[in-house]
Amino acid sequence: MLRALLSEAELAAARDHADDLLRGAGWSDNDFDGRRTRRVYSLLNRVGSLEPLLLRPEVHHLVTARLGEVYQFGMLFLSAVDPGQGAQQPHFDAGVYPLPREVEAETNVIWALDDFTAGNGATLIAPGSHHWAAGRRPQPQELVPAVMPAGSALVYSGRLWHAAGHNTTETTRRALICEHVLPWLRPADNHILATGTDQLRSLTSHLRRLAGVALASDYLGFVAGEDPERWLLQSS
Ligand SMILES: O=C(O)CCC(=O)C(=O)O
Repeated sequence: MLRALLSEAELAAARDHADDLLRGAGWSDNDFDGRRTRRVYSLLNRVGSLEPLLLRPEVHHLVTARLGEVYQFGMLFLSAVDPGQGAQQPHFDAGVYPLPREVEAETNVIWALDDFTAGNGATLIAPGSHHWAAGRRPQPQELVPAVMPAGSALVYSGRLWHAAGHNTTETTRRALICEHVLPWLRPADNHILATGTDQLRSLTSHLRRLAGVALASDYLGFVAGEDPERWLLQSS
């Protein structure tokens, strides 16, 4: 956990922008996302003041150490857990990929935009569970709340069992959740389609690479035989 990483100004700007985006979002229509939870996916075409969180060097240092130099965003979303939302079903994010448990396919981060407390739905984590064998699931007593002040980042393996907690308070718990996945996997969210080529050109090259506009290797991820970054900038 990287505690209180954001400055007051960065946190305030991130919260304001998050609120602008969340204002238009209704509660999710399924139990997993949460029927008292508002989510905004596919953020890259309206990233605004959340951009510094997506590019934070301390986070990327940890991600690079696990995934290597080239990786891409998986899911990228705001989650507002409103009062009364029950705890989410425990899961591990890399469970979407049919890979052996030993493979570190994702390294993810949950940014706390509010203080995460045991009462307001702080993410519940099963410490050490990223080393568990396939098939083992956490017992309720193995899940502990990741209590942290607003502006902190919980960086965790995609193999870690976790869940959003139960919000028993009167206030919303906001988070920005960014998954980072190996470059040869299909990302959960199709950022290239959601962002569109015009908007991709206006992003920084770092964000573009994280959106998936990068060769994973010489023969993986090209466009018309060309490096996608070069192709994108030449085709404007
Ligand atoms: O909001 C949280 O604390 C975690 C949400 C989560 O893990 C998910 O939806 O995949």
